[in-house]
Parts: sequence; C-alpha cells; structure tokens
Amino acid sequence: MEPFALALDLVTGRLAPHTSRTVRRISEMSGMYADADAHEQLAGTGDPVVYEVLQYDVPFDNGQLVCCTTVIYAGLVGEEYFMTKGHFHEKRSTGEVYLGISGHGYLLMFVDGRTAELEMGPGTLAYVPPYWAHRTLNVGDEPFSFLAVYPGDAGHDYRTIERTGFPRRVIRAASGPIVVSAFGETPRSIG
Ligand code: M6P
Ligand code: ZN
Repeated sequence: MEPFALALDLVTGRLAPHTSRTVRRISEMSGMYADADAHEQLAGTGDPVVYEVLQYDVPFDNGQLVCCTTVIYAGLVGEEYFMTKGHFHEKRSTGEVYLGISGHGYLLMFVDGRTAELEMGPGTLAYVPPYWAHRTLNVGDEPFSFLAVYPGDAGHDYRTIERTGFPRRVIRAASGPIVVSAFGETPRSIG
C-alpha cells in the first residue's frame, strides 16, 4: 500500500477519489424500521437512496486503517429517521472513530444490555469502543455526513443485528428527535 491523500469535501462529505461506493436503498433495509407498512410503501414508490458510503480501499489487514465517508440523506420511514443498517465488527475487539462533517445525526451503540446515543454534528469526534454495535441516523433536513476510520481487518457483522434488532430507535416527535426503546420500554426524550 502506497501513501495517499484524498480530497474530503467538508460541505457534502464526499471523498475523492474513492475506489468503492456502496449505495443503500430503502428496499435493502427490510425489517429494520418499526413501521413495516411505511417501509413497504416507500420501497414500492421510488425506492429512495438512504445512504452512500465512499471509500478508498486498503488491504483487509490488521494495522491498515480504512477511511470512508457516509452520507445519510434526510428522510423518514413512518416517524423513524433514515439510518444505516448498523453492525458489529466481525473482529469484536476493534473500535472505530467517527468525525461529523456536515448535517446533524445520532450515533446509536449497544453492547451486552448497555446502550449509548451520541448527538453528532460538524466537528463531533465520536468513539466507538471495541465490542459495541453501531448505527448512525440523520435527524436533520440536510444530508448528514461523517468520516469513519477503523482497522482493515474489522469486518462487518450485519447478521447479529438482523436477528436481534437494535435496542434503540430515534423517532420524530413534536419536540424533535427522541430516543425510544425498540423493545417496548417507556420512551424517553433526549432533549
Ligand atoms: C461508517 C462505517 C462503515 C459503514 C458505514 C455504513 O462509514 O462504520 O464501516 O459501512 O458507516 O454503516 P453500515 O455498514 O452499518 O450500513
Ligand atoms: Zn464499524
């Protein structure tokens, strides 16, 4: 691997050049949003792009660092904000750093019955410790973008979350975004 420098657009969050681009549409996120009817309807009417991940690939090796940006578009499925699929790292002992670039979002995390939610905006540096599952979402009217840096051998485990669900959701309320339990505990405001 040779050294490289990339251009990160601090307004749009886009990375150039990039060697891979993942485009995730709503139809690829079945079962992740609470309102299945709203999800089905959106998937059938335009199937909007929920988020994109732009990455300059490095080898899948320990010691390498993946740098990628994610742009989550503004939108709702029912009252639930557009979000990423969310994952654990296959190699659970690897962490990750996020840096907010533009727009406003949340980073949700959980591990072993504990949960955390961090508000993110431009310049927010957020740390995902090893072992914690992580998902991000856009609570604003503009795209929410952030940079992620994580070890090359981390890997993405989506299946665990597809099986167990994510314990917290963020939904739109009259007062703004609120964090609610996905498993039926009392909703609580995050102010
Ligand atoms: C961040 C990083 C990536 C991840 C992306 C989208 O950029 O954590 O590794 O792929 O968000 O999240 P997900 O893979 O959960 O859809
Ligand atoms: Zn990760």
